[in-house]
Amino acid sequence: MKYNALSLLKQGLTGQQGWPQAWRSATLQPRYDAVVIGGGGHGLACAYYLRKIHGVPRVAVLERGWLGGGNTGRNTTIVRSNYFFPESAALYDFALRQYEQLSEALNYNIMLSQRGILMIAHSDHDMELMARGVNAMLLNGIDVELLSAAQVRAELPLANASPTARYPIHGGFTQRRGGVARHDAVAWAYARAASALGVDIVQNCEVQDFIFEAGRIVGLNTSQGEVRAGNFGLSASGHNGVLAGKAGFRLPITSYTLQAMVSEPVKPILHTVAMSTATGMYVSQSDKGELVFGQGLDLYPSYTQRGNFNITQSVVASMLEIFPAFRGLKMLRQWGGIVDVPWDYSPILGPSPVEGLHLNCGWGTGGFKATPAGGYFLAHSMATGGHHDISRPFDISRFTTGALIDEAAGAGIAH
Ligand code: FAD
Ligand code: PYC
Repeated sequence: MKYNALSLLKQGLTGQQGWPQAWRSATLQPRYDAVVIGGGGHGLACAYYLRKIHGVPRVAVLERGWLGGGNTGRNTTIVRSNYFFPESAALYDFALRQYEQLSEALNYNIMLSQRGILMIAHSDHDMELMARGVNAMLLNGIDVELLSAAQVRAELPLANASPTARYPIHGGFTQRRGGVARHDAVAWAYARAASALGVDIVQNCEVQDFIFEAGRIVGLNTSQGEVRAGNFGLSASGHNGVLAGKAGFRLPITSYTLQAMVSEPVKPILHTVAMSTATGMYVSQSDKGELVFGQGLDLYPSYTQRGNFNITQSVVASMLEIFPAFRGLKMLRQWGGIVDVPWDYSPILGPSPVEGLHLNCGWGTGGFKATPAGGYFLAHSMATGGHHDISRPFDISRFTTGALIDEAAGAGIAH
């Protein structure tokens, strides 16, 4: 359907009666070729790529709540690919390159804003580590630049530049292709595109158990009945560990709550995403003008989506140490999401130890930026039974071979 200004106004004034649904709400069918568990950005992207690239005929996404109601709708929307190890750089930059053409590919404005991300160094020690990191990232082909203290001060005029500040500014580095994208739009864009290709998106459908035959997963028991399929993809973020347990194996991950918060909206005052290494605090300004900020994990394994007040206090305190000018702002909202953090802080991708089930797990605190990649590589694994070259190092076997990819620092926030 085509709209012009007048027809849009008419829709707005008439309760949007003629507004077409972005995606079809499907009823669960008894059998599919492929079923994806979890209707976040990753699960929806996987379903889209299963149809679009691999031509898998009958695909369903099962979501226990509403689409994007998990971490996809709870994150702080930062995208970047400034990771340390070559394997991670390849993975996250693949995602960033997909993001750069996603609005066009899906014909949906995901509001990608490449305003840059800027990591602040608060000591000479931070600066030395950043210089090493930047050199490694440049070797990996990532567009990062080391910045002097004066350059950081020019980019962040509201940051406390006093040499006696608790967190003084010694310099930093930036990735100019980093920035933010609208999180809901990413989920909705993939949902609409997947639905248009015939994918069944089934909401309010909780996966409760797995059905095995001859050692292979052949079906699921769900809150809407039984469903069978040739292949299954696990993409349930904070609940991946619980579901893996039901499938009979243990994932090397721990689920924690990660909080974030927003202030009331103000005029444009922050034109890049600022991240502080020493405190883990990060802040950006949304297109509506709110300051969106957060810090580290609530380090108590948990399945609550709230977070604890002491962490909330510490996030606010860190932000005000670095940006004292924000002290007069009112807080609008605070929330939490359940993140699945692997023991080396890198995702776990590809075939699982159980036949018929494929993994897209362990994105922890940093998987929004990887949404197109998580979906793409899960679809690859489900359709071909094996790895893409980029996802291979992230196989679960690394926890037995010892070839870990420790990106604790690359996660960008405190762990
Ligand atoms: P989700 O969006 O959580 O989707 C998984 C879905 O599975 C959920 O909708 C859930 O309801 C569903 N599900 C669970 N159990 C079942 C079941 N039994 N049956 C059916 N469905 C089920 N990442 C970044 O890159 N940048 C950031 O700035 C950033 N900030 C963050 C800030 C916060 C506060 C949080 C919590 C996370 C942040 N992240 C960030 C991490 C990022 O949000 C996640 O890694 C990413 O969104 C995961 O996407 P997903 O599609 O895998 O998971
Ligand atoms: O991965 O960039 C990130 C991030 C920022 C805040 C939470 N995760």
